Order: sequence, then structure tokens, then C-alpha cells
Amino acid sequence: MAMAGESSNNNYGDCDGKSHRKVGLVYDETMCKHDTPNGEDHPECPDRIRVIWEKLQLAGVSQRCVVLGGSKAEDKHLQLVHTKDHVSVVKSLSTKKKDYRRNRIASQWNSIYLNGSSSEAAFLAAGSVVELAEKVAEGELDCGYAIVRPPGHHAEPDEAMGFCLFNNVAVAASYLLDERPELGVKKILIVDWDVHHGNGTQKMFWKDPRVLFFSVHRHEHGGFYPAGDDGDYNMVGEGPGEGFNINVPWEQGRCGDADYLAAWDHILIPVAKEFNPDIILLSAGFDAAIGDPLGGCRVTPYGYSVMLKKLMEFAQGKIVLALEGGYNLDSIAKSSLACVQVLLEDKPIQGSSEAYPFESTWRVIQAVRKKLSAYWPSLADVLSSNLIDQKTPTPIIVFSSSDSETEDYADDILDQMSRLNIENHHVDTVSTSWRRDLSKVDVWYASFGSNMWKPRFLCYIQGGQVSRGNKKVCVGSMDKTPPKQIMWESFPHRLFFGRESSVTWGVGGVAFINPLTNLNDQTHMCLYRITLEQFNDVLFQENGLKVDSDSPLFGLDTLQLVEKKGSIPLASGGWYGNIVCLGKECDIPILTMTPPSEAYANTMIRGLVEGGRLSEEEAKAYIDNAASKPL
Ligand code: Q9C
Ligand code: ZN
Repeated sequence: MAMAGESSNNNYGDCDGKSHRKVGLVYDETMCKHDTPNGEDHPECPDRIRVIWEKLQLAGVSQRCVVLGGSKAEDKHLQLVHTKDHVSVVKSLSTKKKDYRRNRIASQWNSIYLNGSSSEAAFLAAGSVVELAEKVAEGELDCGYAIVRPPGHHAEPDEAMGFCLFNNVAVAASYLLDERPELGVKKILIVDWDVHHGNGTQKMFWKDPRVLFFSVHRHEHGGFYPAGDDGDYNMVGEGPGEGFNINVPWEQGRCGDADYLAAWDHILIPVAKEFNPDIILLSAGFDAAIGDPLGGCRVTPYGYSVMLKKLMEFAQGKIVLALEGGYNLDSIAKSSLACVQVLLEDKPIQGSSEAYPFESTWRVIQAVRKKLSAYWPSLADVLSSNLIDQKTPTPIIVFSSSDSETEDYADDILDQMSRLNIENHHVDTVSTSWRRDLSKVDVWYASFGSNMWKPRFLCYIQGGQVSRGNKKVCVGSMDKTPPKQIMWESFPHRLFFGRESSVTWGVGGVAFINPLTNLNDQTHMCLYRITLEQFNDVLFQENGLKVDSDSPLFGLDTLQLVEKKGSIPLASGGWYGNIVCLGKECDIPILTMTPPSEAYANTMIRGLVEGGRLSEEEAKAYIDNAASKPL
């Protein structure tokens, strides 16, 4: 169903007189009806496609595309890649069925929920990708983006999994090859940039040389979802399909534009030139995006736009994007917009990536090239050492939670994040230069207030919301690596409290310490060993600033200064505008933050009054007293 007033009355010449490409967009609100049966929150939520659609409308780009409503997949097309059984099981999940019956079916699959509308949405998602791919193959459209859910790339021939019911992209590929030979599509390149391995798609074309499947994903030697060896680089296909399956398995999280573009430049693009596809289908999950709670990677909208642009050089630009994963609503909306702007070819791509690939990235790329060079001669050359010497060293992680723990934690905070609108997380203008430098330096962040409670502090690193009944959500740090070490210490400082609640955290209070040493008082502190980059992100968030600043609040020079002077004010002001150095531990400086006391006296008084703790007079006396007490 197309939105009223939207649909097909497009002119492709714009007001600027330039002619644009005919870009198809599929959006159908019906796919929002697939949801958890009891209203629990889940990262794969209806708002995912809504926010993308709204973003495209607000930016004025959907109006310049051909908008198609969803269309239902036919059983016989689904059966090109799925078993008859699987198609009929999904079909049977009708509205009439009771929730407990569906829950039983869902529980037999891995990471699947079902409600009365899941079946309809699944048929629409697959059918929509088929229809869009058909129109692009026919030449009626130049390219397009199917904003669909449930996603598809984990779905296997006889099994739903990983939030996927039908393998939308695989169905579309097989449809073109097997059902529409007259369209002349003989070779299809499927690119899967979702942060997870496209295990389903790999299986479906394992022995098929007509489909070159390329998946780049977080793998971590088989520890990342969907765990196991399927996503390994030595999985190259079999029989006639040998060499037509390419996996680029990241060994670590935090991969960003530099890593992905290196995989493009040194694997995908040379192979695509040799393969020379007739059309490209893109499993476009946006869960490798910066800010994604499940992916833990850092691809920016700029990064996605460059990757897409490079693919548009093939198959005369015939490319079809189908949404897969992507769970940070803001990130997926911005990344999608960046991609549609590339499809429209309406302006040069803007942005830059200054970072280098990780050392592990070069290792993976070299291993893939070596393995695949037997099939793709362009991969045979050894990469020059000048090139691979340009790398970001991997920090040594002393304590890190296991993958599943990390993901469980992410799932946990997500139930809030999917509901609440994450506060303006600007991901499109990331300056990485200062981050690169500060990410190599560790500090202890000594917390004395609510951040002593680890889950609460972790929100500043990993994003999320802890205090219940509060609208604000933290975006977290750019680098979501958990603290490398945690320990407790006591310091000779006075601890006192102001405000029983704050805008960011709601009820829970805000604690201060007096920055002057007071040997009579002992303040217990929890020390988190994090990078100086992360410390800046904590500072940004504690002071109500955005984390995408192109300069740090607290750089290396300031660090030196505070080690010497003990305490310094930050230029930007804000709540915790005073940084205090409490000494060193393992030769790493211990830093904490506290407000400059006079400047905040009034705010604290107001907090105490609003919190009903003290009358105004009493609060004034209390603060005066605390400030004037001899130390
Ligand atoms: N500890 C897509 O992005 N996570 N699917 C399960 C179990 C499942 C992701 C975690 C992630 C599925 C399309
Ligand atoms: Zn994914």
C-alpha cells in the first residue's frame, strides 16, 4: 500500500534541471504489523522501517523516487530456495492461530518471534524484493531500495532464524535466474554488508556459479552470531560453485569505514570486475553502523555511501538494496538516506575517513585474497607493505565480557532504546583524528556517584538507559569496548549530594566531591580503566554535549596539566566542568570530574528544593555550610 499522494507521479528531472536515475523504493506499513506477541521490546521492531521511511520523506528524497507498495511473494517463487514445508509452516501462522501455538513454532527456531501478522509481513518482504528486482532487471527502474522487514539473510532453506523468516534476497535472485530467463540476467552478485554472516544466502547458492555471494561480517573466529565456521573465509563454495562464495570475517568489533573500504578495494571490487555481474542485489543491513547496539562496529553514512557508489560502477548501475538488520533507529535512518542519495546520483558524496584499517583487518584481507586467488587472478598479488603498514594498532583488552554477554547486555538495553527516540545521535560528521590518538591512552575514570553502579556507567560507553520512567537515553561512546579493568579505592575527599534527580538520569541524584583533599573524609570510588577517547565521550555525555565533536574536551595536553596541577576547569563549562587528578595507579592517571562548586551552588539549591529535601533557606544554609567548612 503506497502512502496517499506519494506514489507514481514522479518527474525525474528535478528543479535543478539535472536528470536523475529512476530509483524505486518499496515501503508498506503492513510490514510494521509483524511484532512480538506480547508487546515486549525487541531490537527488530516495527519502528525500524518507519523511521527510515520518515527520514526519506523529510529529506525530500522519497518524493523523487518511484514508490511501490509491498507485493506478496508467490509460494512457487519462495520454493525456489525454501522447502515446501517451510513455506507452508510460515503460511500457517495466520491470525486465527493462538499465540501459544505460534510461540511453540517460534521456539523451535533460533532468535525468532511470531505474531498473527508475521506471515503476511514475511510474504510481503520477500515479494517486494522480487518485484523491485524484476523492475530493475527489466529496465523499468534503474535501481532501488526495498525497506522491508522481517529481514532475510539468516533464513535457510528449511528454517527461519536470526529474526528472518524468508530469505528475501535469495528468493529474488533465484526468481530472476530461474523464472525470468528472457530478462537476460545470467550472473548475480549478492553483496551482504549486514554485520552478521549471511548464512542462509550462502547455503542457497553454495553450488551455484551464477550467484557470487560476498559477505563481510563480524566473525571473531566463530564466536559472533550466527556462531560457527560457516562464515569463515575458507568457505568458498562447492562443485560448480567453488570460488563463488566469499566471506570476509572480521576478527574483532569496532570495524569502520577504513576496514570496510579496504575490503572493497582489495577484495570485492577486483572480483566484481572479473565476475562482471548483470545485476547486484545488496543485503543492506545497517547493523555495522556506528551506534548499533548489536553490531559494535563503526561504519558511518559516508562509509555506506562510498561502498554503494563503488558498486554502482557495475551492471550499468542496476542494483537493488534490501534492508536486513540494523537496530539503532537513528543510524539506520541516516545510513539509508545516504544510500538513497547515492542511488539518485544527485550530489557528490561528502565526508572523509581519516582512520586506518585495523591490523587484524589486513590479516583477514590477506587471508581471503590468498584463499580466493585460485579462482580470481586479480587477488593474486601480494599487498605492498607500504599499504598494510597503514594500520590502527589493536588495543590490548585485559578484561572483556564474552560475546554472548555483550550481546545479551545489548539486547537488554535495547528494549528501552527501541521505544525511545535516541537523542540526536549525529553520526554523519565524524572526525576521527583526535579519537585515533586518544584511543591509545588509558586513564582510570574514578566515579563516586551513581556511576559506581556498573550497569549505569556502562550506558555512557555502550548506550542505553538505566533509570526507569525516564525519556532520555545515552548514546554511549563511539568506542563501545567495556572497561578493561575495574577496581575500588578510597580517597581523602568529601562527598556530598545535590539534586535528587537530573534530566539525564531521572530520580537517583547527583553526587559531587570537593576537589580539595580532606584527610578526615573518605570517599569510596569505583575506578574504570577506559581509553582517553572514551573518557571524552563520558565527559560529553555527562555535560549534555554530543559525542561527535571534532575536538576532544580533554586532550593529551590537558591531561599533562591536570597531572601537574591536580585540578583544572574545562573550557566548555557544563555540569562536570572540573577535572580532578587523584593520583596514579599502575602508572595510569586517575581522573574524576566534579562541578566547580560555587558555579553550581544555585543549581544544587534548586535541586534540593525541588526534590522536597530542604526548604530554600535550609538548602542555602546547607550549601554555604558545606562550602565554608574548613577542610
Ligand atoms: N545470544 C539480523 O541482523 N542474536 N539478525 C541472538 C543470542 C541474533 C541478527 C543473540 C541476531 C540476529 C538480520
Ligand atoms: Zn545483522
